[in-house]
Amino acid sequence: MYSTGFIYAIPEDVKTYSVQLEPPRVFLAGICQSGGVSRDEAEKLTAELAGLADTLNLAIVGQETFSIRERNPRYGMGSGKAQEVAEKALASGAECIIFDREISPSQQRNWEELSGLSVMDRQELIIRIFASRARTKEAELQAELAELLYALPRLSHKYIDLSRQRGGSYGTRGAGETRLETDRRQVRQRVTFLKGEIEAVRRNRAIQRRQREKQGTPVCALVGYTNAGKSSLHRALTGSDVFVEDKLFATLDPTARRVSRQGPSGVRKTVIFVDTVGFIRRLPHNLVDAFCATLEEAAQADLLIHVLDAADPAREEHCATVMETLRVLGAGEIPLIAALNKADLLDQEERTALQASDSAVVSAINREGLESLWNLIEKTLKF
Ligand SMILES: Nc1nc2c(ncn2[C@@H]2O[C@H](COP(=O)(O)OP(=O)(O)OP(=O)(O)O)[C@@H](O)[C@H]2O)c(=O)[nH]1
Ligand SMILES: [Mg+2]
Repeated sequence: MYSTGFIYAIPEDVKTYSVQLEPPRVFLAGICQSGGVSRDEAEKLTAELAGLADTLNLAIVGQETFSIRERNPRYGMGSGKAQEVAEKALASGAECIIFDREISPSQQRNWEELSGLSVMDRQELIIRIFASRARTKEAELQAELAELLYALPRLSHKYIDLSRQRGGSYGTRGAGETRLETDRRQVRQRVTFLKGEIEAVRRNRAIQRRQREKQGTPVCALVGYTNAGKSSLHRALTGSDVFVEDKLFATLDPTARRVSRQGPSGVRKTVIFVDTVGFIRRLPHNLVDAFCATLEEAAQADLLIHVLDAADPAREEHCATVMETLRVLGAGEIPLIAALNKADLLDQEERTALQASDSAVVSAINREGLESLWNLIEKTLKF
């Protein structure tokens, strides 16, 4: 079955009915392997996967990090281990297994055959979150493109409607080669259409950027891991009313706000603060490709403010992911300062340990440390 995002024409042999259903029951499977991710690291990733599932309000009925020895191409692990994972998932009463690692289209089919359940990976989950969170036309176009690019090699995968707790329509579909072929053509046409629309968005953004450049106003992009507090800090710095939520990927659109401030020298300085979409470990390539129009905003900034959740035990890993993603986006050379946010959750000793010349310790919620952040921005931009 397709997620609501990719139904274009429902064939006649498909029954569609609307019902109020319970949230889908999912089993989360983390993987660790000697020579690969350590057990500790794999458990952190599984916990993060639970956070992603929670963002979609899924019912997590089981969760386990499995140690595997071999990587057999059929399941990405030995068939005995695969059997064990499938049995545990079935025993938990799950309807869907979500793997923390990427699974290929053919592995996905093999897993679905083995377990009889819908099977997906972290990538698909993140893509679904983006699709469910997209509110503006631009974000919707990009999220739909990411969904389709992901779905194209996987049209026979058992899609499960993750949005059904909202009472969406729920359909079953007939399989068969002809259907798949038609779908593939329709999906490709739609992909071409979406790419064209996104290209128009990109052009439009480029024009806006050039206008800003002409005015000479420097642009500071707030970048960072999802849930670090970028939108909260954007709000604290600009007094704007951007959307803040304790869920992953609350922001999918770059929101730009101009702010003027009288500096210590008495001269009024103006900058534009741009809030951006958060990064995450193993961000699906399809999302990076599809969200290029949005992510470009960071790549074109004069200054990057890397917002970190200073109280998060996984801060170092998150920091490394953000730096790597920035490099991939071609933003590795832009001047960067750090805003160590959520300082209100730290004690004095921890705060002192964080002090560094290229960072400011702040609390977006208590509006603490904003002055030192401003001074750091002025110093770095030298304007
Ligand atoms: N204690 C504390 N919580 C904060 C602070 N700043 C943000 N938060 C909380 O952290 C959560 C995430 O904040 P957002 O501002 O939405 O984070 P974001 O980085 O924009 O997240 P995405 O848009 O999902 O990438 C919210 O629950 C905020 O209330 C802070 O300074 N202190
Ligand atoms: Mg945000």
